[in-house]
Amino acid sequence: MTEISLPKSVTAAAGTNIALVKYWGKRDAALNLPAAGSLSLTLANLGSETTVRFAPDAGGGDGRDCVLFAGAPADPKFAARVQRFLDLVRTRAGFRLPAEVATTNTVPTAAGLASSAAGFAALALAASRAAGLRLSAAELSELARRGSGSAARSIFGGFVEMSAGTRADGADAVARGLLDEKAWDVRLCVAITAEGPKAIGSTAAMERTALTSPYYQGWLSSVPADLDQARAAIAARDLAALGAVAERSALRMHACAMAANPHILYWNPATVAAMSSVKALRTGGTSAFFTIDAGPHVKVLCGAADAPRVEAALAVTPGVMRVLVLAPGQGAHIVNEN
Ligand code: 2P0
Repeated sequence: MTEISLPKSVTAAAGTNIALVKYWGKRDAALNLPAAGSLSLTLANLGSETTVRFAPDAGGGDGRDCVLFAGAPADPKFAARVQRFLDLVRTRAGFRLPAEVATTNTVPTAAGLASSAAGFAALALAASRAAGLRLSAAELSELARRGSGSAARSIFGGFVEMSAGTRADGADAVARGLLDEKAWDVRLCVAITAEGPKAIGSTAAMERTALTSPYYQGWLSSVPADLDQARAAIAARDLAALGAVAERSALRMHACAMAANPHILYWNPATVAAMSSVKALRTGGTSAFFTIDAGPHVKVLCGAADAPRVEAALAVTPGVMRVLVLAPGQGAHIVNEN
């Protein structure tokens, strides 16, 4: 048997990301290939940190993986998802050693924004390095995508585009950086409008949408033009153009999901009120634009100088519980390796 020399443990961190052109629908569920491209902004101070160690005695020596979340054993569903992901890494590295995985989220307490994007991006980097692999950014993005489609984007910082790709094996369904986190000083103000888990998870919701929404084909055919316009707006640092695409993409995604059977409605009254506040800000001359993910919170894109005004307007919107102001952040990176 060949002796494998591995790092003792590797810790990696990644920020979550918010899509400005949304991902909603898959072309292959097994490989987790998106049916269309998407485009996002990776955020600072809202992410995940994961430590991974592969060793014969990892996890107590019974040969099974040990998965901790916030210092306690992870719930079995999450642990099983992590284990399946680790199997991909083990297959690639050519060994079957068990792993210890410890994940913490740097999400402000009870923000209601728990995200698989940062988690699987950090895990892809930490686990591949801990397994002795040195993957390129594109390879890491492809690996992260197997954990969660949006995680492929969090490998990169700042503005990021994810390709749907055309290959059956998914090697071209990867993200790439468009503009790093320091290149454009924007903010994302997040209006928290509810506590607790969302009504229906993204994976199940997008599958139901693809199967039952009469608008699904229309949604998919609208994405390429939105990507072209968003890319051009980012290159030109044109916030109003980017914001217009972001609002349109979010509303089309939600319209498509609402038309599923049974319907999928993520909004609450405060979601709609916050959208109105953003429109009122614009009427008053502040350049601010909303987007909404698979949940009731409203995320508002604006310039850094306008963030205090946007934050104040959202904070007094009926039903908004609190507001987070987030800056662009870096992609997945190594925090510690020994
Ligand atoms: C996005 N969302 O583009 C869209 C908009 C939510 C709403 O990516 O099934 O958790 O793991 O690939 O990545 C959430 O989808 O789904 C998502 P899977 P994921 O950000």
